[in-house]
Amino acid sequence: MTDSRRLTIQELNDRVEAIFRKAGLNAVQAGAVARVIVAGERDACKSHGIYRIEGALRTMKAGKVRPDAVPELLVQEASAIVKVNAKGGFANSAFELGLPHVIERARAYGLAALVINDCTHFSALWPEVEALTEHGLAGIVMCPSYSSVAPMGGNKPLLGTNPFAFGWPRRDKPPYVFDFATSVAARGEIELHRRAGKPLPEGWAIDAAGQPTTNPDAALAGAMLPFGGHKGSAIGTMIELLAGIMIGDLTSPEALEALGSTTLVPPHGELILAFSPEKFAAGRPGDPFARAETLFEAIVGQGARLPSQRRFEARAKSEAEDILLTASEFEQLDRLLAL
Ligand code: NDP
Ligand code: PYC
Repeated sequence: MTDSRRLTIQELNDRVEAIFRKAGLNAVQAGAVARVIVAGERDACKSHGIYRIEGALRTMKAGKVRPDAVPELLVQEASAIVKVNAKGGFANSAFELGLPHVIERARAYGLAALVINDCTHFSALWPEVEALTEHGLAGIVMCPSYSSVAPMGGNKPLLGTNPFAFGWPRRDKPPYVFDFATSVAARGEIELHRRAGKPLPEGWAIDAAGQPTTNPDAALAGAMLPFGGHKGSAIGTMIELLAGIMIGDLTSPEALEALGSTTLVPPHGELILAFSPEKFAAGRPGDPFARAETLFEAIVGQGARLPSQRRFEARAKSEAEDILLTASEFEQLDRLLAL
């Protein structure tokens, strides 16, 4: 057993990218996939950090994602909708391809959408809303997943853990960003509890018989619960409608059917909405960014913290002190590199 060790962000990025290149993923996808996984590790978002590598590799090995896919951009003149077809590859390089175009359209029209179709998706969404806020835009990102969440009042997996993220740009400060599963927790959290031999908090899941459980194995065999009861259930359903059916892509039940397993990464689409606060607020009193600061100050003034603050602190620590990996995480990377 080697000791825990620190790697610079760049060193970790190089390693993760090399693992995917060695496994046969083309350069455009491997670069984008490595960036999002390393961002997760850097920001202490373990449920979507290096732990995700094995699932992505399994999905490649099962032939459920196209390692040679090159995303294709479809932009129509005078439309606020930018489409990228991921051609069966991972979503991340499709997002990178569409990003400058959705930014340009949101600036021109005030709002624009980036639709990603035919992708395989495993990542956190905050890197994508942050990419919009870096350009002074507010953003909403959402996607289905595969059936693993029972609707409120139901007892079997139907909805996905359907992540939902929002970002608001702030001058000279990190953006306001939240990003969460519409289940009580991301499915990755259940898997991390299982690996650590830890029980789940009450209220996260039901077993295959529909009874509440704190056992991660029973939860994985049963269903997760939506956050906030009927509210999370409805928001999860909205995501199926907007980021599945409306964009002509798979819903979570359809993704599970296509995949045939919950151990692989699901195929579906993704919807990214970008807004220009200046354009929306034009002609109205007050600067929207200054007014937002007043709101944030009032929140923090009550002793509350803003979402993503923990993440930004973790990022600053990783940038200053590099990323600390446990001995077993290090061995996992070495093992995957040697495959
Ligand atoms: P969490 O419950 O860990 O966190 C959700 C958000 O709430 C974060 O922005 C977090 O900020 C913020 N937050 C947490 N505690 C507080 C607090 N006390 N006060 C203010 N804000 C707070 O997220 P989930 O487990 O639900 O999701 C984790 C990740 O999983 C997400 O990034 C999501 O995109 C991803 N995911 C991806 C899926 C996919 O299909 N691709 C499916 C489901 C989830 P902070 O980080 O600073 O704590
Ligand atoms: O953590 O729920 C999750 C998840 C599903 C797909 C990617 N992440």
